[in-house]
Amino acid sequence: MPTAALRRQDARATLQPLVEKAIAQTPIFDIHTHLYAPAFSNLLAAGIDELLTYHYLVSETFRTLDMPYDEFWKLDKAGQAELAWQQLFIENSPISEACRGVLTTLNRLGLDVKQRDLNALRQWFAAWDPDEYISHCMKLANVHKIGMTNSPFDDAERPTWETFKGDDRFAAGLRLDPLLVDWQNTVKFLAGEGYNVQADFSGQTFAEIRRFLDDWTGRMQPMYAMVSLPPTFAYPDNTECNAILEGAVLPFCREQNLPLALMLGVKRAVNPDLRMAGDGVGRSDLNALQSLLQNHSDNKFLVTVLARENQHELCVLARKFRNLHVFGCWWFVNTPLLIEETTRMRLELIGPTFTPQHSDARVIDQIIYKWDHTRSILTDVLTDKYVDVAVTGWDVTPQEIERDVKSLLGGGFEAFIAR
Ligand code: HDL
Ligand code: ZN
Repeated sequence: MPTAALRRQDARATLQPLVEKAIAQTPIFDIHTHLYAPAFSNLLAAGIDELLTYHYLVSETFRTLDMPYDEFWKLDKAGQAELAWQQLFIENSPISEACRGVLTTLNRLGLDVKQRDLNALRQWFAAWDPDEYISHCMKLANVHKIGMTNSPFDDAERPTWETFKGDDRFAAGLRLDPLLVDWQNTVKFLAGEGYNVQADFSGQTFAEIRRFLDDWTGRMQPMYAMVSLPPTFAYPDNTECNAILEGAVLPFCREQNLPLALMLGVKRAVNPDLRMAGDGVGRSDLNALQSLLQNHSDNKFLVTVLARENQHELCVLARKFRNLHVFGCWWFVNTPLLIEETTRMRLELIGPTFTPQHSDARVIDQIIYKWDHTRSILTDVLTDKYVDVAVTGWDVTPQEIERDVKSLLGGGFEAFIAR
C-alpha cells in the first residue's frame, strides 16, 4: 500500500495540470477596477509612465527619495516615472510586488526588460491605438469583463454618462463614498443637481437621495453600489453615514435587488503629501458588518477588508450569512504571501463560494500582472485542496474542476448578484 506521501504525490501529478489548465483557460470577470471604457477617454490610464507612477510605486519611491513632496508633484508624468524607475529599478532591486508587477507586464507584452531602456519602452507603448490596446491587454490577461468604479460625483466622469451607451468589455459600479462619508459637502452637490435635500435630513431628503440613486442606476445599470469605509465605521451608530444607509441606500438596494459592496478598513490621507498614495490601513470592527447582515437579510453584501487581521472573521461571517459574498485580496492584501494565506483560509472555511481576487487595476496593462500572479497562487492552493480529498478516495473530475474555477473567477459573483 503506497505511503500517504506517495498517494499525495500521485494525486498531485494528476490534478495539478488539470487545475492549471482550467485556471489558465477560464476567462475572468475582474469585478473591481479603476479602469474605464475608451469612451471615458482621458480617464483611462495605459503605458509605461502610468505603470511607473501607479500610486503603489509612488509611495515606494519616496522611501529612498529625499526630494520634497511638492517638488515631485511639480514634475510631469514622464519626470515622475523616471524618478520611480531610477529609485526602484536601478538603485534598488524591483522585488516589491508592485515593481515585480511592472516587470511581469513588460515581459508578457513581449518587451525586453534586460535592456533597462525606458525610452525604448516608451516608443513601443506610444505606437498602440488605445481601444486596440485594451483588447490586447484583456486577451493577454484572459479577462473578459472589467468592473469599473463609476462616480456621479466626479466632474471629469459625469458628462460622459450623457452619451455613453455601454461597452461589452466593461460593467459599471456605482461608487457612493461622497454620499456616505462626506455628507456635509455632498448635500450641497445634490442640491446643485436639483435634488431637494437638507443637511439635517429634514423634508424629502431621503426620498430625494433615493431619486438620485434611481437616476444613476438607470444611467449606469451598475453591477452593484459600492463604498469604502474607514476602520472606525460602526453600525448601528448615530452618524450621517448610518442615517443615509438606513434611510436611503439599503432600502433602495433591497428594492432594486442591487448588491452593496463594502470595502472596509481604509484610512484615507494618512500622509496627505503622498496624495492618492497616502492612504493607510486599519483593523475594522466587523461587529458593524455582522449587525448589517443580521438586520438586512434581504440585502446582498459584497465585502472585502483591507486589514490582514480582519480576513478570518470575515470568512466566519460568510459561514453565518448567505447574503454575504466575500471578494478580493484588496490593495495591501494583494501580495503573494497574503493572497495565498487568505485564499487557503477561505477555501478551507467556505469552500469555493467566494471571489478570490479583483485586480483593482488603475492602468489597463496592470490586469496582465495582477491576474498572472493570482492565477499561479490559486493554482497551487486549489490543487492542494483537491489533493486533500483525493487521498480519501474522492476524485474530482476535470468537469468539476472547471465548474469550480469558473465560479471562483467571476461565475459565483454573477450568480450572487443575479439571485
Ligand atoms: O477605494 C478603493 O477602491 C481603493 O482600491 C483605492 O482606489 C486605492 O487607491 C487603490 O487603488 N487600491 O488598490
Ligand atoms: Zn479600488
